[in-house]
Amino acid sequence: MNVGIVLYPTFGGSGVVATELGKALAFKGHTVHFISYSQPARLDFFSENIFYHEVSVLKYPLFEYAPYETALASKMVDIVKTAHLDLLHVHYAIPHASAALLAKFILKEQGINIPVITTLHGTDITLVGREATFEPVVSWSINHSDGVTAVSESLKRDTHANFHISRDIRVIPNFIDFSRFSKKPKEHFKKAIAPNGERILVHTSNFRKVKRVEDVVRVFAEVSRAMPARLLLIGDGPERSNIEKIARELDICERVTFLGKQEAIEEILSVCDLFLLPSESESFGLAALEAMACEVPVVSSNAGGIPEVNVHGVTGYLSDVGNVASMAGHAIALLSDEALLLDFRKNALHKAKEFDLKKILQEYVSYYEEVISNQLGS
Ligand code: GMT
Repeated sequence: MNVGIVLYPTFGGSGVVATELGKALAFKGHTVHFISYSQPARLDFFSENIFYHEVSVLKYPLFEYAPYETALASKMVDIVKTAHLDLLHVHYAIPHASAALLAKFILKEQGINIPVITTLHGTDITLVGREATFEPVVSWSINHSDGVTAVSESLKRDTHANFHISRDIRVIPNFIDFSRFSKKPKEHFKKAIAPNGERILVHTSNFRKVKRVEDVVRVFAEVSRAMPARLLLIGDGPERSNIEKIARELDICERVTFLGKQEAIEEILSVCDLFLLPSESESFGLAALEAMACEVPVVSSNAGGIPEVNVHGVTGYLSDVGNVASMAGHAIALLSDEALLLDFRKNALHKAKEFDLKKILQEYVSYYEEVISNQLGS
């Protein structure tokens, strides 16, 4: 198959999933054309099956807001024609889905039928997409795509609840590549971070408000009152300075390390004992899955799709959003019981295997084939 993947190029979850999916498709022999406004963060190698097409927007004094959607649609028209694509797969509804549908209609007038699949990732439905400014276009784009997938059952339910949807949505969950994410022998690293055998807690995110990183720090403060512990914070974003301030107020700075954005997250996760994910809203929780693949249990909120990944009392614990006392209680109970922690580590890995890339990739390929054959029959 010859697939065009439209994505955000940054470290955000949807861009990571789209890039990893494209890489896996290319590895299986498919040809993949990535389309975005800059080189995707995880696309830093050569492959004969992978192409990257940059969308550049003309700067003109009249444009207070650069017309990215128009430039993107024009780029898609060009790539579908010149690279003879079989399918456009766009990740994150805004504005990728409506831009793809514009390209589709332009191409139809030229006698080319290009199927469009839209994958909904989370904030395009639960936060941004619900805004009155976007809602009519998001609803229309979902209804008119040839195929629509959501990364969790919870996101599918939210989409039906918040938009006027008259079509079926296929749930294809996010995935994990075990060739990269698995527990690595990094004992020397563990010794350096926790020389006296302290428990290591970890959180990774883009430090946006929706992640409630403040709760991470507050849970950790409780844990470190109960036992020797260290907290690793991976990532960066708008809440970073606020979190540093709270850590100072709680007098835990000495035990908290801000690692910033990291490439080899799997190496850091491999030395950790517990992952914290107290998000306000989370369609899936890819960060939790990455931790679980490295045998790290999760204490999290029960928001959105998190319970589909983190199973209460099996792979970790779930609490209501904002219930710091409950999360801290769960964390302390688990970290104080070596045998229970070992069980949860094994369970976390076992559950993560449900989301093995090899299995989920096949679900995407089958869906692509289904949508293409429906299009041919129409
Ligand atoms: O908020 C983020 O983490 C980024 C955001 C995105 O779309 O780039 O992530 C969403 O998509 C991820 C990949 O499908 C999911 O794992 C995240 O749960 C989801 N984030 C939210 O729903 C807040």
